[in-house]
Amino acid sequence: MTFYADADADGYGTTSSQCLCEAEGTYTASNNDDCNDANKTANPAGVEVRDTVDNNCDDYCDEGLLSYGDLVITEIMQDPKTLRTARPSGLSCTTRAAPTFRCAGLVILRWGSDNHNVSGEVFIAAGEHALFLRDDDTGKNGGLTGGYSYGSDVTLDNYDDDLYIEFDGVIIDEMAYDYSREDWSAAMARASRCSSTPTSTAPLTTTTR
Ligand SMILES: [Ca+2]
Ligand SMILES: [Ca+2]
Ligand SMILES: [Ca+2]
Ligand SMILES: [Ca+2]
Repeated sequence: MTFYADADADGYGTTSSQCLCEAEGTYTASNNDDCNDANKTANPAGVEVRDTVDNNCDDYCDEGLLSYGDLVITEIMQDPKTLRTARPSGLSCTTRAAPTFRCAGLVILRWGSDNHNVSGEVFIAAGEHALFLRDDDTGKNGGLTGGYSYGSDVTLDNYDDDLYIEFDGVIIDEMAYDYSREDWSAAMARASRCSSTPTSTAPLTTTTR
């Protein structure tokens, strides 16, 4: 009989198996359906809670539990004239309160056109910022490092545009900007949910696991 390894003893095993007459050691499960064998509360029968973990093994984390404002766009690099790239080069996001925001599955989108599904394991703890860059080449992004690159999937306009971030079909934040001022503060002024204090000189950090 095939037994599957179940290290967290939640009754759901991994793909590691042995053919045994009876359960032995960690080889106790009759299935290989566990998506996280290091977490007893994460399995196909689990209940999703806001903890950055996929608790019910559907490949989504914290689905249905995120709402508008859980992640906030704080900056956008609008029309970077000193850079070789002719397009806005990045944006910064932050959370305002615990728990940590897990960005895998987050969609960065230009309304009605471009979009990018964040696939990396980017975590943003309360009060931290994450930097999302169009280009991770420091020669093209103003020397910024440590950010997540969304590449050419999203090409914002230098003059004006509408930027959204969405998770599980729910808009988390949005920002509209125009050319009324020739720096990112124009975007700050028009953002629906920005902090009142510009953060362009603050250290931007991205926490990845
Ligand atoms: Ca298990
Ligand atoms: Ca488990
Ligand atoms: Ca889930
Ligand atoms: Ca969760």
